[in-house]
Amino acid sequence: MNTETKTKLKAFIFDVDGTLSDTERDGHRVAFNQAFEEYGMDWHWSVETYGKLLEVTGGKERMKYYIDHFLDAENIPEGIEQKIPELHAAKTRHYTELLSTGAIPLRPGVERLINEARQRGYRLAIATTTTPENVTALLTHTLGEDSIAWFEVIAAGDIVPAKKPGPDIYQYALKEMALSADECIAFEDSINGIRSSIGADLCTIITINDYTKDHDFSGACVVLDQMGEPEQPFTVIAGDVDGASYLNCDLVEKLHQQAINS
Ligand code: XBP
Ligand code: MG
Repeated sequence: MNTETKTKLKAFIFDVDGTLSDTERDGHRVAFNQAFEEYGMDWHWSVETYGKLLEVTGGKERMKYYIDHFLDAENIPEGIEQKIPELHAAKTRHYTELLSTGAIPLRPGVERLINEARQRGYRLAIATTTTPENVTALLTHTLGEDSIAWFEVIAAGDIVPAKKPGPDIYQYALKEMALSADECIAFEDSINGIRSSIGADLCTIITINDYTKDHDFSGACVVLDQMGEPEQPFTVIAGDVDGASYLNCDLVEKLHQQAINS
């Protein structure tokens, strides 16, 4: 007797930073440094330091974490905590300007998978920690002006008080779409991301990047180095892809079904 249940996959929910695009090292980090410079501060976040700061999601939260954990008491500028929202607004301005130059492309396979998902009638959503303007800028400058409307829900930034690794942002997206977790699949790249998506009971596909390659992704339905393209195969780090060499909707459906029945 076949005891497998079939729950139909209805929606794809994407993280943004690190998943759709490699935005952290050459995007967010650069924009933070530009904001510090604009405000005449001597802070400069190197690639390595920024890797440590990524432990905390959210740009305002990251600055607070830097003050609390990376600076000696005598080096903390007076009144700096009150200045964080203003500094962060400057950072967002620099970041969106950087994106408008087309400097940060989508990762391999992302555009193809999104287009295929749309053709097949899947519903799309975003669940991210970053500021909403940043999502709009990334989508507009990579997929075009119209692409914002492809995503039924853009759950971003301070829309929920507890950012990732809390499950709140995914739960918010599910609620807005009126879907249950087993009708959706999440795409993530980091430990904070997967804690958030798994916390919301979502089957999660991981594509790693340089900052996240050593993270613990137990519980993921598959861990890949990238989504891949027909002529640019992915490398499977963990999980069973049934002989596939790039991520397409057929494989997403299979992984979802496997996860539902495990
Ligand atoms: C993204 C983040 C964000 C960005 C900066 O994490 O942690 O904080 O680095 O964005 P995730 P803001 O990919 O898990 O959503 O400065 O706009 O907060
Ligand atoms: Mg991410």
